[in-house]
Amino acid sequence: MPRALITGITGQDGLYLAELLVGKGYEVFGLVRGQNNPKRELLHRIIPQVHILTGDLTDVSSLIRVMGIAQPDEVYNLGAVSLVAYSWENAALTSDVTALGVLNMLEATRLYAGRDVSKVRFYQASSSEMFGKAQEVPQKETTLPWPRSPYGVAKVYGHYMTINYRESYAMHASSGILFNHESPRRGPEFVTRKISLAVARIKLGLQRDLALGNLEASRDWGFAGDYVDAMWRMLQQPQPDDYVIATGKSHSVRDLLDFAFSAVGIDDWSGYVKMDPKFLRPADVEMLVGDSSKARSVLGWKPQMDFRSLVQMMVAHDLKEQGARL
Ligand code: NAP
Ligand code: G4F
Repeated sequence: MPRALITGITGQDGLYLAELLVGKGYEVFGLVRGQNNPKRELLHRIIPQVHILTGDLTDVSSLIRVMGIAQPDEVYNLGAVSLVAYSWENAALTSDVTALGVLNMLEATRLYAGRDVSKVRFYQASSSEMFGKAQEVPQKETTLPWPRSPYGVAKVYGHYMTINYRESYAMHASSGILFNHESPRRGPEFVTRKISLAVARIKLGLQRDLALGNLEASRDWGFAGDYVDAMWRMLQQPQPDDYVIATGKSHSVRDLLDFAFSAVGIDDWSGYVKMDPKFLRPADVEMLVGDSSKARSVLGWKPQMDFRSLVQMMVAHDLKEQGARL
């Protein structure tokens, strides 16, 4: 039975990945932080097979201990402060967790592997946010990073540190440069879920309007369930490498609003949406679109769900969940 350790297991991707690996027969260990984290119970309820271990990405001693207990064949480092807007307000914390946390995980993994570096494979959750003010369209593995947020800067550090461990210690360390991916498990502070929840609540008469920031921003949005499959495929390769994971299509926040409101039969949403400057960022990423041809040819990966179906699925989920509360 292969063994996997997942950091960030209580997050959107962590849950989908844990389900995928349990389904493949893995023994799964998940790092959960904090003394009294309510997500611990939620995780246990959703996937009872997971072994929950306490630790924090900022505490390397906890990671070394967890590594010794889990004895993983594969390590998936998904833990991060992941909300871009929040990263300006807490730039040092973001750097500690999202940048230095990667170094801590790499070092704990290297120490655990000892002389036999081939005994463990490492996945780093890199991000299209690294491309920021994009230097070419579409973005691919070789595109120059130009991060526009403390989060993006932290991800660039983690990305290159992963490459450095691969080159310095011959570790099987791969990095997935994932473009935005969403699901009904997405945190309500991200724009897709914020919109799907609000649209459901407006339809049910629970909310009157929705305040947003930049409606012109455009993202390459895919389904999280498809993207965790790409993570697993990367670690099954004989050689470690970096891969862009994306759909190749970009949509604006306006398109997202069109699809979400039309899913509940509202064609003109202008009366429901207002602009609030508090949701504008000091520097936004205007447009991202990825070229995942390397992942498609080497990993045999391709996205299974298009953007409109994804938005419809999220709205349908929120209608059901919010409706059940009535
Ligand atoms: P998410 O839902 O925000 O989950 C983040 C996870 O990190 C949570 O489990 C959180 O734990 C954990 N975490 C935060 N601080 C920690 C700390 N100090 N020590 C240990 N764990 C900590 O993020 P996601 O959407 O699943 O994304 C997974 C990873 O992929 C992240 O690294 C993210 O930056 C990256 N990424 C995401 C996307 C995307 O579109 N979703 C795209 C590219 C890259 P709590 O539950 O306790 O808060
Ligand atoms: O949903 P978002 O917060 O996602 P963002 O900033 O693209 O980051 C997500 O994707 C990254 C991959 O590129 C991940 F690495 C990262 O961890 C995270 O998962 O915002 C998307 C766009 C932005 O341009 C933002 O300005 O939507 C715009 N937006 C407009 N109004 C809003 C809002 N975003 C949020 N969160 N809330 C708003 O009210």
